[in-house]
Amino acid sequence: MSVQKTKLAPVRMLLLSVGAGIAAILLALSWPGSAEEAAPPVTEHEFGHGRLVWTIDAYPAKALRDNAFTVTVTGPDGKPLHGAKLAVNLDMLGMICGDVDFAMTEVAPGTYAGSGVPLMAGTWKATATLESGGQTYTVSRLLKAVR
Ligand SMILES: [Cu+2]
Repeated sequence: MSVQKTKLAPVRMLLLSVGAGIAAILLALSWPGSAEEAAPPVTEHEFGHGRLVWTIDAYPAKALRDNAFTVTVTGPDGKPLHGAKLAVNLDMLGMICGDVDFAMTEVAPGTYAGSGVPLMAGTWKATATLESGGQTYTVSRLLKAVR
């Protein structure tokens, strides 16, 4: 009997610490400030073929309204990346309320613009897919939408 107890104890401790870890992650995700801090209006990304700066023009974004996005892309040489094909996907964190997809159009060399409608207030993951020179790259950021 005592042997069984000593065998169980470490397992129980492990479960407790895993549980505490999950609780800490859930708290961090649901903490009001953290999503806001993680989702600023302008984000910068290095990707496999240069650098991308992603601006959400009016921020926080408005749910059920068109929100303008501007993405500027520079290639490995630091110059505007002209002629890329860009599309954006919006996916709400922790919900299955529907993805939103839209294309971006090049409005100036290396500057791409488009707009999308988040379906609900909350935190969304926005993923840009960029095709250039026969390669496809993705960059993701968080987006906060309010009513
Ligand atoms: Cu939702």
